[in-house]
Amino acid sequence: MTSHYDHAQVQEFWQYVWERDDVYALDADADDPTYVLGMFPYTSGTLHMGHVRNYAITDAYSRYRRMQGDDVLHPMGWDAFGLPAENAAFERKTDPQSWTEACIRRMREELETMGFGYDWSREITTCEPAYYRWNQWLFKRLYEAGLVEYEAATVNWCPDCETVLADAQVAEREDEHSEPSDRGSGEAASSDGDRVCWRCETPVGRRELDQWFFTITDYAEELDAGLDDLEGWPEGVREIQRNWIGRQEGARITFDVPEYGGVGDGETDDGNGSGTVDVFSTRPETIYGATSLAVSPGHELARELAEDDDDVAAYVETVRERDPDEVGFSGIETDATAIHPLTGAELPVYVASYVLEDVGTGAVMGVPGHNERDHAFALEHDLPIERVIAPDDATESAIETGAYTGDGVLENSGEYDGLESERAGERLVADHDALVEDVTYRLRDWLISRQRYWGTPIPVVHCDDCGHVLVPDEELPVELPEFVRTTGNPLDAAEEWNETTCPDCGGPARRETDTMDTFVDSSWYYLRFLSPDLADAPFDTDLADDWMPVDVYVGGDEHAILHLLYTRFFTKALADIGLIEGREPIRELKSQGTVLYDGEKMSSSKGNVVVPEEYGAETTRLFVLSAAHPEQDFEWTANNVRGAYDLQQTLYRMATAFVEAGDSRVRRRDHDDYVAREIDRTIAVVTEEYDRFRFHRAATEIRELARLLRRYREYDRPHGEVHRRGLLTLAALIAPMAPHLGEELWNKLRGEGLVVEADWPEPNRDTSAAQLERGLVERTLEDVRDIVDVAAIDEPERVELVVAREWKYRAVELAGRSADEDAAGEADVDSIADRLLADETLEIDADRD
Ligand code: ANZ
Ligand code: ZN
Repeated sequence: MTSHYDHAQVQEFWQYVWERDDVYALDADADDPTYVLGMFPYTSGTLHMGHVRNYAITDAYSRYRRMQGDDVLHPMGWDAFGLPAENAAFERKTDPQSWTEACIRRMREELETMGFGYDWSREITTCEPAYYRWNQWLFKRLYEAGLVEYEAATVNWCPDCETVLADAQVAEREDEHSEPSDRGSGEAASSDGDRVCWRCETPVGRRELDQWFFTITDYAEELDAGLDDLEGWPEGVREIQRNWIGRQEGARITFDVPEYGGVGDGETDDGNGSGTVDVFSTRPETIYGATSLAVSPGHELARELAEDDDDVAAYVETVRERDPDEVGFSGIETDATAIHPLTGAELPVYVASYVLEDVGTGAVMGVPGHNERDHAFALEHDLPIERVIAPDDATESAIETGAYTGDGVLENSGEYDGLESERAGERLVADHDALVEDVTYRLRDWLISRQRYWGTPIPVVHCDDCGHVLVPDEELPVELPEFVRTTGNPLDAAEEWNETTCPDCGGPARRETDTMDTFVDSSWYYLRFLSPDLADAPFDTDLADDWMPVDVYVGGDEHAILHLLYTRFFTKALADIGLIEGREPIRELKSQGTVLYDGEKMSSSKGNVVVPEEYGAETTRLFVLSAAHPEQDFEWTANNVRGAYDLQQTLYRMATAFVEAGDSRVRRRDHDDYVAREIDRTIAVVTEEYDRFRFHRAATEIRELARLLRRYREYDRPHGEVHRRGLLTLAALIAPMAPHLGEELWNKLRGEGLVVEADWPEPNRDTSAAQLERGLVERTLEDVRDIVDVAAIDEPERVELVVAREWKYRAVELAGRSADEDAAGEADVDSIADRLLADETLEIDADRD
């Protein structure tokens, strides 16, 4: 039957034509293409609904921009390194390379089946030496710029994956997206027991290892301040980054510790080894309530004291091996004393596990009256608890049972008594040299070392004489050796690969066996897409200056901190190295909501994935785009999917019927004008909706125009040109979301050309008039009632029958909409609807509900 839309056949045909005509390749001399990017997929082996939604969004938007006349860069690639491939290889007796290649083949086929319009000539794969050599090259440039450190560190260790995890890869069991868990805030510290590996959910342990770091903390200030200007980013994502960076204002306070004798190398800026210990406090106004000083087990003072004191040494030893959660508020009093900078009082000095080595200065003044953790510690160790801030509202605060952490008026604070706390803090800092205004960040350096095979080898060799030496540029890439199956790090087992010579002295040396965190790969891949085949640099600097930043980036909000913070850091670092001009990589960010199925996230691990093939690519695309705003979650329901399918059939039948009926030239001016106006109005509105990524609303408008055109054909003898223009408009407007259908309609109606290359339709008349029309329709419930009444009076005279029907139809719908906001109006709506339904001449579309 000719009027049946055979989606499978249509899909295949147009995909063939697009490929044949290479329609998605970016024009080589494009000045400043619109860069539309979806977060490239991890090569897990299959596309899930989240991917489909993600890429349907970027695809619809890039098609829309293309029809608007832009050059569009819409590339795709593979985030191909990482532990799962290694695990899969281990389980399946294959190697990560073959496994990953198989995954890519399959996923690429799935993407092609969906009809996504990528410039495949720019495909990149991060596990290929041609890509990862640039990770190594960039590592070296960062190293030269002083942004790489090699340090012993206590690290998060996943015993199952046998690898180190960055802080951001440690998840909380209940809430994966919560704030950092080990940043020195009391509430978080107590939930440390739920720290699990983000990949395999095994509880995370601790280890001490020499590790490679990128010093992202050098950019803490800029990363934080820059968030304010990222107006194209969702506020939610910016807030998550803000919290993660954790900017804290306060004061650095210097305590004399006469026993502390100068082992420091003078390089540290925390006063170590000079007879003083600096602490960082967000509440300098509580200084008169300090009853102890505590340093972390990793603090220089702790190390020094441990040399002469076996008990301290033993304590430091145990806590460093254990999870901070286990050791709670343990601590050990030392022989040292600290002198209170204002009162001169001698305070006991502790080494305590709750003081974190890499937060602030790694030392605190204990103010148990006003800080929860200090309070818990004081109870455990019998330290005096003093109240130095009285609550404003004069409520009794029982300082013995809990800290008072609010603001108030100072007491027991010498000359500062009676001052309001915030003001007192400022005064104290101004009055005393020992207190200096300071800012700290919770952000930690980015630990990039992984003790795994399937990643970029870190381009370093270790030489007994020269220490660690960078592999010269000419010797890059350091390629991975063949995969060996072993429980530890396969690179340690690759003896031949491992043994090398030192680039400096020519003596025997061993290769670094750590590989890079895969987030390094994704921190700059958007730059590689600009010049994917470039052989002598990671990317073309001139192109980067012209084409960056990415105009629209779409992906899941689980990447709010890891990936999206690292890309920002990389861009800034590359700018400082002189490789690019811009300092932010992404202008507009869209974080897409979740696809739910029976209220749960649709995912392969939950076994509720709906495979796109089941309904055909077009239905799936149309459904995921029309179901909800991109940033909202939505439920996958068979009913709604059916609606997307039916819309295609309807449009196809309409075009077929039009072509078969031939051209009728009967003029009915009023009706024709009305329909022409509606076409204009729809174009204006849909354009606006596409601009704002509101595909779901665009789809609704398209449906409405389709309905009107159907009525136009069924009840009138439509004017051929108006009718044809209406149908062509539908084809063009729906093409970004349903490109196969768009082509099919376009081809049927015009017989030539591709809609993908067509111009975006323009209203024939001034759109402000069209907008006016729209304004008229979108009135309040009161107005709607008037409109219906007028229509009813006019009807017997058969004036503008189509118009009257349309008004009524809109009135009912609009009334329904307003009723949502105004429940009181519901009865009115019902009565209007009843009257309209009773009118036998009124057509109610089958697909309206
Ligand atoms: C004294 C003080 C008095 C503090 C007071 C707070 C309240 P939060 O609490 O999350 O805002 N701190 C500083 N360095 C630390 C470290 N290395 N390990 C553990 N805790 C550390 O974080 C700020 C507070 O955390 C700082 O302010 C400090 O305690 C503590 F009534 O100093 B406060
Ligand atoms: Zn050497």
